[in-house]
Amino acid sequence: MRLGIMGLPNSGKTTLFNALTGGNYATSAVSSKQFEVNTAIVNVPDPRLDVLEAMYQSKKKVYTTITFSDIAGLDKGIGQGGLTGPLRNELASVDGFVHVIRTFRSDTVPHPYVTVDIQRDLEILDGEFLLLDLVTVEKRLERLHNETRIKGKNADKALLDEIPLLERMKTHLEAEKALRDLDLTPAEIRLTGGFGFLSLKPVLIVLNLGDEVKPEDTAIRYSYKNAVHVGIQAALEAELAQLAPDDRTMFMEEYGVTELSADKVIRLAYELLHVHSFLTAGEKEVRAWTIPVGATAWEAAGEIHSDIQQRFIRAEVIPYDVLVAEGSEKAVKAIGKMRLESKDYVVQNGDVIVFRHSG
Ligand SMILES: Nc1nc2c(ncn2[C@@H]2O[C@H](COP(=O)(O)OP(=O)(O)O)[C@@H](O)[C@H]2O)c(=O)[nH]1
Ligand SMILES: [Mg+2]
Repeated sequence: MRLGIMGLPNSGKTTLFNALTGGNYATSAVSSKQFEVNTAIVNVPDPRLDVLEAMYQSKKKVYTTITFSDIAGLDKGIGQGGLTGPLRNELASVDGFVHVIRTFRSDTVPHPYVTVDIQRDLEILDGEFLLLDLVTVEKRLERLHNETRIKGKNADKALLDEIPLLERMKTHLEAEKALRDLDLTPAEIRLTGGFGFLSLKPVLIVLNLGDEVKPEDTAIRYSYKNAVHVGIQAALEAELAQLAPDDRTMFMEEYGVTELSADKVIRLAYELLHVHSFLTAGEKEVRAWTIPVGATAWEAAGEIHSDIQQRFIRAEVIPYDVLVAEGSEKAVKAIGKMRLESKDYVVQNGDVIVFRHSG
């Protein structure tokens, strides 16, 4: 799973990226409009793994990961005529966005539009994304209409099936609404999956708070679905991320920080992207795996290895809470609380699973 951190120049994207990843990338008071990407993979915190590690005396503990990409180069005007090249690919390939909005005031860090205005800034890049999606839709429609004109009755039926959906998207975008508001069916989402529509992706809006937080700094309006917002002191958190764990705890207490932003952002991203984790545990390793909410045991097996999926016999499932309550796998089995599930069992968050397979 990969999240793209985007926002206007000097909103604090790289600062937030450092806070989330413990990185130490150069932040700058000079506004950069150059396309540039920093990428880092971070572990998804999961205290359940510590408990299982102790229970199974495991040799290894493997977290599931999330990738953050800090994408610089977006500003007013990028939607004009569409985007091509690496910036476009980068934006199209992420699973969701973290949209950084600047609320902090500073004499030394210029704001590209001079004043701090969170509503305006949100709408600038939102508007560009709508425009980029509209360009994509229009180009595709033009191609499809050409196909009909040239080939007539021999036109590819599968392609023509796209037309009503694309027309619906076009009307929606022209009304300046994000595609994430359209209630698309899974089939429709599959149909449009290849286009990387930007306004279709879930978005976590991060208000980058300064040291002094005023309520009016965080009053933001957006009406679309699949989005949430959260306030984060990115600069402070980037410093916290550089500290040794003990010092960090001390500072967190001092500043009244109860949850690190990195943890909060990941937690919100999991909810927003509708994913969760199942667990595997043994002497060799304990491990967490990310799957979409609603994924079946068969799909979960495929997350581990295609061989396990192809040779799937059954899943032996113990919910994490049951395992902890009983104290061991053996105890759970003894009272018959281990469940045998088939391919189409819908995996629950925290299921501890052993996949039985042939061969
Ligand atoms: N005063 C203040 N400065 C900040 C804050 N967050 C980021 N900065 C500074 O703003 C400048 C731009 O930040 P950066 O992360 O490079 O922005 P980007 O262009 O969006 O990547 C840097 O000099 C940061 O140190 C903040 O909350 N308060
Ligand atoms: Mg930057």
